[in-house]
Amino acid sequence: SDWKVPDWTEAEDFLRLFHSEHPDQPIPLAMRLRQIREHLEQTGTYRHTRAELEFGARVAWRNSSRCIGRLYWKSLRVLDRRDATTPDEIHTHLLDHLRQATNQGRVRPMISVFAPPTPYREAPRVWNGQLVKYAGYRAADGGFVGDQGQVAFTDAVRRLGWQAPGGWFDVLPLVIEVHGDKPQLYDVPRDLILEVPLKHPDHPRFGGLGLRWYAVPAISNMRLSIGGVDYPLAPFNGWYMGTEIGARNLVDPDRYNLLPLVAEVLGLDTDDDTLLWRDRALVELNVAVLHSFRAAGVKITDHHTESERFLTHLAREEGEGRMVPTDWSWIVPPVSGGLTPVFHRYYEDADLRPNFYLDDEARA
Ligand code: HEM
Ligand code: NRG
Repeated sequence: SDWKVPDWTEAEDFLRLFHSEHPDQPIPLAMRLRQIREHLEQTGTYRHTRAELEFGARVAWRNSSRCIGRLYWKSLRVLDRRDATTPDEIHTHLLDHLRQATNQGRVRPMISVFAPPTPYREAPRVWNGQLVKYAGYRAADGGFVGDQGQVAFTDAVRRLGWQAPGGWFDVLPLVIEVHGDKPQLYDVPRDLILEVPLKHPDHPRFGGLGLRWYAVPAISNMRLSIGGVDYPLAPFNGWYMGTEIGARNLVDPDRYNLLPLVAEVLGLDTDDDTLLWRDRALVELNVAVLHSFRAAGVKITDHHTESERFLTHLAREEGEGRMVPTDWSWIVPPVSGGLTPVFHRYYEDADLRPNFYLDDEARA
């Protein structure tokens, strides 16, 4: 079972934070705290009001020390899906999240919060790391087809009966599991998934590679922790920063590993590392990602703009008297680090709640 009694101190800290940042509440703090304590004693848990849930999710984003995109934390849209119980209902809500978040390319930061566990029922879960990801396969020649990072997950959904197309960009099905029942597979309708074909403004041959990426990164395997209550299923999304696709997903040796191919269409000599062919191919690939998303009318940002915004966020938050927990190694972009202002300083980091957690990581 995934249930634990919400920690009273965490509940109290959260409610105090909520009321200090939003003083005009219909229920006064002291009364709400008494109510929560009674619920904890009588039922072993308590239920957040909608306003608490919305604030909690926004602050969880604000406290995510690895996220460079936090400037807009106050405008996160929060969908309260705590009443959904069946896989079919959850599936419908996940598709609705994708539809609203995609918004025809004008991507909106959103989160859908599903039920927390109770003493009697485990929380629903989605096995997927993101609502949209591409499958990966081990090829007969020992190489890989598709996203090498998804080979294990792809094998798992094949064992559940998924008919794998075996292509380079096959969108994986959703795997939804509710309290110990057999996990259910759902295909995501093609017309719900906005994708961008990648082309390069100056190199026509680049388009011939047939590369593409999806519009909305929607992380679905992080646990949202608010006031001692865990929400294991709370998928969230913003928009992409170009480097996530152009410097990591398509480039890492254990993902698509495409630099040699890109270098070839650019006509670069790949025999000598000191000619910096990888670096040159990397920059052109990132140019192609930003160019293609813009041409398709899909919201994306570059690492220069997003770094500037992050420092604006930092100054604004510090002006409000709040520290901004920040992990340098995640905030500095994976290309041209030293060209961005976020590189040239250090930050304080801290594990503030509410927050998002990956359960493989030890920090409870
Ligand atoms: C991580 C950008 C919205 C929560 C990241 C990373 C980037 C990023 C570049 C590092 C990812 C990596 O290296 O794999 C953005 C941008 C957004 C945005 C441009 C546009 C609005 C959001 C939202 C949330 C969020 C809406 C939650 C409500 C997080 C978290 C991480 C993260 C928890 C760490 C993920 C991990 O540990 O694997 N973000 N983000 N971000 N972001 Fe954001
Ligand atoms: N690097 C991952 C996504 C991680 C989160 N990035 C965001 N989050 N932009 C990838 O798929 O490349 N977000 O909520 O917008």
